[in-house]
Amino acid sequence: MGPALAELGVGRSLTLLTKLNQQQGVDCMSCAWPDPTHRKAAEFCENGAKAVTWEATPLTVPSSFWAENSLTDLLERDEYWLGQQGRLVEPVHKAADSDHYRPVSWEEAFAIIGERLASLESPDQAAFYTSGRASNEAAFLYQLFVRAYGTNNLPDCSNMCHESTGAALTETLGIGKATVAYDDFAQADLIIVMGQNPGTNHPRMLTALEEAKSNGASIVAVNPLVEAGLKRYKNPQTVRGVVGRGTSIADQYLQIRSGGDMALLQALSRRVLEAEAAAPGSVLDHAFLAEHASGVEETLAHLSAVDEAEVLAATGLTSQEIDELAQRYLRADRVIITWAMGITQHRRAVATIREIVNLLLLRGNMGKPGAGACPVRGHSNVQGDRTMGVWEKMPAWFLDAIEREFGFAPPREEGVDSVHGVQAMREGRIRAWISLGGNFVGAISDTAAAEAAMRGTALTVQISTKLNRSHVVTGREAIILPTLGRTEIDRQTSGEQFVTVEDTVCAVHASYGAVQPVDERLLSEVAIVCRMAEAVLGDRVSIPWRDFEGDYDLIRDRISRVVPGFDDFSAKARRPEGFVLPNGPRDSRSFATATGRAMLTVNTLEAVERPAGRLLLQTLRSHDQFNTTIYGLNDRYRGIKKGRRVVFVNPEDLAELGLEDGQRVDIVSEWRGADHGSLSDWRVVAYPTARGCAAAYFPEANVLVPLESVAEGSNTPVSKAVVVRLEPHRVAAPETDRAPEPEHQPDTEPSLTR
Ligand SMILES: Nc1nc2c(c(=O)[nH]1)N[C@H]1C(S)=C(S)[C@@H](COP(=O)(O)OP(=O)(O)OC[C@H]3O[C@@H](n4cnc5c(=O)[nH]c(N)nc54)[C@H](O)[C@@H]3O)O[C@H]1N2
Ligand SMILES: Nc1nc2c(c(=O)[nH]1)N[C@H]1C(S)=C(S)[C@@H](COP(=O)(O)OP(=O)(O)OC[C@H]3O[C@@H](n4cnc5c(=O)[nH]c(N)nc54)[C@H](O)[C@@H]3O)O[C@H]1N2
Ligand code: SF4
Ligand SMILES: [Mo]
Repeated sequence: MGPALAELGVGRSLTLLTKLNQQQGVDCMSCAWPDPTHRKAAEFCENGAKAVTWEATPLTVPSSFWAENSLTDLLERDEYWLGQQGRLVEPVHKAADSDHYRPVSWEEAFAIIGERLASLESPDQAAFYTSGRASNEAAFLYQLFVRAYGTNNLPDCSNMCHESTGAALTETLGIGKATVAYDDFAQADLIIVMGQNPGTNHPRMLTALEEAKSNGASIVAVNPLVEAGLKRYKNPQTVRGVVGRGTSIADQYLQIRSGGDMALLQALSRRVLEAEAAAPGSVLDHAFLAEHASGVEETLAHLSAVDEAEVLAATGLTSQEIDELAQRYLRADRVIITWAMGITQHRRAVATIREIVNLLLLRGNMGKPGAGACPVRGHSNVQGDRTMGVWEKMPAWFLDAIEREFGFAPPREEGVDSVHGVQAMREGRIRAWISLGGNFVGAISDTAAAEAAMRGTALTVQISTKLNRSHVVTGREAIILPTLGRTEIDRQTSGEQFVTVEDTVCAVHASYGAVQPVDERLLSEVAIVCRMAEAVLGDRVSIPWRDFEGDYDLIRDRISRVVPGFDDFSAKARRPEGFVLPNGPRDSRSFATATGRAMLTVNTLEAVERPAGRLLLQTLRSHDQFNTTIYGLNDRYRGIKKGRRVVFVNPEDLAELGLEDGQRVDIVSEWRGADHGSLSDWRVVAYPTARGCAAAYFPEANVLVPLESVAEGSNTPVSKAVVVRLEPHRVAAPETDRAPEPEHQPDTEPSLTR
C-alpha cells in the first residue's frame, strides 16, 4: 500500500483498496485473473495496487502544459515520464501545421472528428483500435458505431496477445476461451503452467496454485527463464507467507528452449500413446474420444511417429525430464494446462496450442471438474471486448444480429488487424487512426515502422487516461480525448452507472466507480463513444446514442438481444457474484467446430532456427510495468534495480560469445538475412535462461521485432523469438553522457539452467 498512500493520500487509498475486487466494488483494471468465489478483505495484489494508484492519482496535466511542451520536446521523453505527468483532463487538438496541442471544448473536438471522418473517400480509410481495458458497454457501442460508420477495421491489443489462442481453440474446440472455471483449479491433480510468468503478470493466480497444491495437485512450470514467482511464493495473506519461506510452487521446472513447446507437447502425447500400447484400453479416454472427438486416427498415427532426437534438439530438455512430466500426466485424472505470451507470440503458436488441445483430449481432460485448457488473458477486459464484437472478422451470425437489432447493414468484408493496420497506414490506405485506450505505437512490433506509418496519416485520435508515446507520435492532425477511469464514479442523467467486464474464465461482473472523478470535465468512455458516433454519423442511422449515454442499462438490454449468454443482462450483472457465460466444452462437452466434435489435429514440427553466434531474444515484462506503462525501474524478482536497459543471457552463451556479465553491448536484430533494428548500450546480465535464449524488456525492445515476423494463422507479432547478435558497445560519447547503469543483484533462488 506504500505507493498508494504516498500518491493518493489516506482517504482515496482506503476507499479504493478496500473496494478493489470486492462485490459492488471496483474491478481491478490490471490483469484478467478472476476473483475467487470467497473473497478476503484484501483481495488484490501488489501489481493491482500499482495499477489503481497509477490511474487514481490526483495529479492532473495542467492547461499550461500544452503551450509549455511542444511535440518535438515530448518526443524526447520516455514512457515513464509521460505517465508521471498525471491524468489528462481536457480535450486537446493539434492542428495540421502546429507543433503543439491546444485545449479545445468537447464540442469542437467531436466536430473536427465528425468532419474529418465524413470527408474520407471510404470508411475503410479509418481504423478503430481498442485496448483491453474498455468495459463491455463501451466496447459494444464502439464496435456498433464503427460498423454503422461502415468498416470492420477494428484492430485490438488481442491481435498482439492471445489471437493465436483464439484461432487454435475456436478451430479445435469451437470456442476461443478457457474451458475451466475458477473452482477447477482447486480440483486439479496436475497444473502445467506454460510460457507464463504469473508471479508478476497474474499475481493472484499464485494463490490459486498454492491452494491447488495444498489439495494435492502437482504443478509444473515450462519456461526458458527461471521465474522466481513460480519457484517460491510467499502468500502475503498468510502468516507463513509473511514470516516463513513461503511455498515452493513448481514441483518440476522444465527450462525449455524458446519455441520448443510444440515439440515437448508432441513428445508427451507420444509417451501417452506408448503407455496405451503397453496397457491397451487403460490410458486413453476411449469413451470420450469415441463420443466427442474427430481426427483421432490421423493424429494418433502422426503423434506416435514423433522423432525423439528432433524433440530433444528443439526443447533442449533431456528424455528423462520429459518422461517425468509424462508420468505426472499419466498419473493425473484431472489436468489443467495454462498459458500466456511465451506460447502465443511465436511463429508456430497456433499449432502449439493445437498440440495443447491434443494432449488434453487424449485423456479426456475437457469438460470435467479440475480439467481443461486455460489461456490466461492479459488486460482486465480484453476477453469481454471480443465477446462484444471488437474484432476485425466477427462471424456472420453476429453481424446478422446487429442488423436485426439496429436496422442497418454492417459491412461484411474482413477489416485490418494490428499488423495489417500498420501496413495499410504505411501504404496510405488508412488515413485516420482512432484508439479507444492503449498505446498502439508503443505496443506494436517494429517501433520505427509503426511510428513512420502513424506519422503518415491525416488524423489520429486517442481516448486515454494518461499520456503515452501514441499521443506524441501523431498524424498530421491529432486529438486527445481524456476519459474517466474505472476507479471513478460515473454519473449520468439516470444516476450513478456501473460497467461490466469478463475475466479469463468467462465470469462477467460489475465494476462500480469508488472515488470522485479527478476532474469534473471528464467524460466516461461510453459518453465519448456516443458523442463521437453522433458527430460522425448524424442521423444516418437511428441509434439512440443519447439514451445509451444516460443509462447504461439500455446498452445492456441491447447486448442481451445481440450476444448469446447475456439474457437478462442488467439484472444478472447486479448479482453480487455476477454470472458465468455458457461454454460448450466446459458445460456439456459440446463443440461447435466444423466437425461438431473436439478436433484432434496433425501439426508438423518445425524447429525455431538460430544461426551460429546468434541468440533468440524474447521481449517480456518486468515486475514494475503494465505493458507500455512503466511504474518504476526495478524488476524485483529478477534482481534488477534502477534500470531497464538490460539483456539477460545464459552464462555459457556469454562465455561462448566472448562477453561478460555487466558488459555494455549493442543488440542488433536480423531478419531475412539483413540487419533490422538495434539498441545501443544495453547491460548484459548473466542469468539462468535456457541456452541460446536471451531476454529484454518490452516495449524498449520492440524496435528489434520485424513487422513482417508474425505467427502463422493469427498474424501476431513474434515477440518471443527475435534473432539477435550482441556486439560489444564502443563508447563514442564521453562517460558522463551514458545512461545510468542498471544494477543486478544475483538472487540465490533462480538457479536451474545447465
Ligand atoms: N503487472 C503486470 N501484469 C500484467 C501485464 C503487465 O505488463 N504487468 N500485462 C498483461 C498482459 S496484456 C498480458 S498479455 C499478460 C502477459 O503475461 P505473461 O505471458 O506472463 O507475460 P510476459 O512477460 O510476456 O512473459 C512471458 C513468459 O513466457 C516465457 N517464455 C518466453 N518464451 C517462451 C517459450 O518459447 N516457451 C515457454 N514455455 N515460455 C516462454 C517467459 O520467460 C516469461 O516467463 O499479463 C497481463 N498482466
Ligand atoms: N515486444 C512486445 N510487444 C508487445 C508484447 C510483448 O510481450 N512484447 N505484448 C503485447 C500485448 S500482450 C499487448 S496486450 C499489447 C498492449 O497494447 P496496448 O493495450 O495498446 O497498450 P497498454 O500499454 O496496455 O496501454 C496503456 C495506455 O492505455 C491508456 N489507458 C489506461 N487505462 C485506460 C482506461 O481506463 N481507458 C482508456 N481509454 N485508456 C486507458 C493509458 O493512456 C495508457 O498509457 O502490447 C503487445 N506488444
Ligand atoms: S491478480 Fe490481476 S486482477 Fe487480481 S489484483 Fe492482481 S493485478 Fe489485479
Ligand atoms: Mo496482452
